[in-house]
Parts: sequence; C-alpha cells; structure tokens
Amino acid sequence: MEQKIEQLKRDAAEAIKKTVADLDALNDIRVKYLGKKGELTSILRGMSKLSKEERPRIGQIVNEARSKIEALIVEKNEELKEEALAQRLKNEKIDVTLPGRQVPLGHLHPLTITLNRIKNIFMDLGFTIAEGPEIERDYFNFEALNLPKDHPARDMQDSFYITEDILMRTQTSPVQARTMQSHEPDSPIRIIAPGRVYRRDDYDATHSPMFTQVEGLVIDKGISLADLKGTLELVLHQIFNKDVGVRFRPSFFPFTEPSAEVDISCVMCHGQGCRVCKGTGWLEILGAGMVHPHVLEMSGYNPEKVSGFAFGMGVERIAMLCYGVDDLRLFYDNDMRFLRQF
Ligand code: 2NM
Repeated sequence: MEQKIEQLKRDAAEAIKKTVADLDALNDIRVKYLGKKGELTSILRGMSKLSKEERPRIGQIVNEARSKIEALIVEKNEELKEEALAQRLKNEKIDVTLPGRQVPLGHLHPLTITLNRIKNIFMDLGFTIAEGPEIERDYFNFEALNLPKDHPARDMQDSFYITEDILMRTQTSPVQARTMQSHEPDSPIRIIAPGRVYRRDDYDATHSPMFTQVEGLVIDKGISLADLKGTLELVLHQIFNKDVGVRFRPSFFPFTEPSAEVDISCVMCHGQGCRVCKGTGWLEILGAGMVHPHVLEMSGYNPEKVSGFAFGMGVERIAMLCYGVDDLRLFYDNDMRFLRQF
C-alpha cells in the first residue's frame, strides 16, 4: 500500500514536471490524482478494508501525498502563469516612440467653400443672412414677385409642384418677399438669401434640377442704380479679382425695373475670346435690378418713400469659374478623386 502511494506520488510529480505552458493539462492532472474520482481519493475510500492499526498510518501517508501533489500543482500553476504573462508582454510589446497614425481629415465641399466666401464678402458689407423654406407657397415664390397666374415661368413643366399651391422654390426670392412682409413697412433691409432651388431642368454639364443660389435685397430711402452697380462691382472684384472687367447689360425680370444682366470679363482668356466665353470675351454671372414698385407695394412697402435693388447669382457657376471646373455634375457626384482636390 505504501509503495502504491509512493508510486502515485512519483507519477504525479513526473506528470506535473512535464507539463509545459498548458494550464488545462495541469488541471487534468489535478483531477486524475486529487479529484473526487481520483486515485488518492479512491485509496482513502478503501480504508475501511484496512485494519484498525493500519488506518491512521495509511491515512497520514495519503494526506501527505495529497499535500505534496497539491503544492507541486500550485507551484507549477504559478510558473505557467508567469511564463504566459512573460510571453504576452513579449508579443504585445508596443513601441511608444513610433509616430502616431495619420487620422484622415475631411474638408469642406467646394460649393460650401465658394458659398462661404460669398457670404463673408456680403457680411463685410453689412448684409445679414436670411433663410426660408425650400418647399414654398406659390404666393411667395411667384405672386408676390410680380409673376401673375398666367406667367410662363409658372408652368408645371418648369417647376416641381407638390399641390396646386405648393412647390419646390424655383429661386430664393420668396425669402426676400417674406423678409419684407415680416418687417415694419418701409424699414431698411440689407439681406442675402443663400440656398438650394429647384427647377425641372435636364441634368447636363451646365444644368441641374437642384442648384444653389445667392440672392440679395437692399431697401432704404434713396437707394439707386448707382448703389446696385457699386455694390455688385465691389463684390465681383472680391469673388474673382480686382482686375476683372464688369459690365451691365439691359435685361428683363418681372420683379425688377429696370433690370440688368451682369457680365465679367472671361476668367479663362481675360477677354480675348475662347471656348468658355464662346468667343465673346464675357461671361454672364448674375441678374439684378431695381425692385419693381409693384413688388414693394405687395409686401407692404411704399415705393414713393423707399426704393431698393435686388440681385441673384448661381453658386455652382461661380465655383466652376473660380476653380476651372467644366462640368457642374462633378459637384454632386461625390467622387473623392474630384473632391480631394479642393
Ligand atoms: C435675380 C435677378 C434680379 C430678385 C428680386 C427680388 C425681390 F424679392 F426683391 F423682388 N429678389 N431677387 C432678383 C432680381 C433676382 O436673380 C437672377
């Protein structure tokens, strides 16, 4: 019996010693020798068969063997854990002196950059930014701007109507009409209305059913065409550059009288004539005029007391000319190869 226990002890010690880097295998050894169905436990169970004299002695030997094996397992367990930790520390070592990973930084969309520039130029001149709904009432979009019910611009073919009376705004001028109506009658106004507008257009290099506009409105006592010319000339010199040519051509808009189209000298050929300006040396860049007396009247202003000028420009067109982009669709395609260039 003593020999059997001694043998078990040696077997266990040997097995424990042989275990390398495997906590599971060590646990298997614990179960095999010390577990409920383990070999030492079964000897203890069989003690009833021993004589009275032998029982305490064998019991002691078994318990000693048990303690010995347990101690060896604990020791080995510590050893394996330390080894595992050392291995992890070695594998997961990081070099804190390495340079950090570059976080890719995004940037503003070229249309946003262009719009921000335009807004800042006007804000420097004392203009306030006004906003309004993109889904607009027919009254503000057309009626209040001197486009009566039978005006061709109000054709269903040209606008996105939602109901008889509600449509996607075709211009940001309804914001100006709303601004006039919410102001004390005849009180001065100096605003720009930037935002998206919608028209039933084809989608090609120069047209889009959705585009961005900046319109403006100035009303005060004694505002004249000279104020309109001076303001727009100054703005265009800042958007493009100081030596860009600016000219005013007579034109027609229902909401202004007189009206003008404003051209700048071609930014590509500097007035020599090229493909972009179709050989004319000039580029049409905005529309403007003195606010029609009837428009003032309809929004509660007295054309006998105050006058005003208004204008409108397309942000996509300005961005195309500033950056030399020849296809407006590039601004909407979200192709990173294009966008990354700004
Ligand atoms: C343009 C051209 C000319 C314009 C007029 C008004 C208002 F509300 F005062 F009548 N807002 N915007 C206007 C005038 C817009 O865009 C090409």
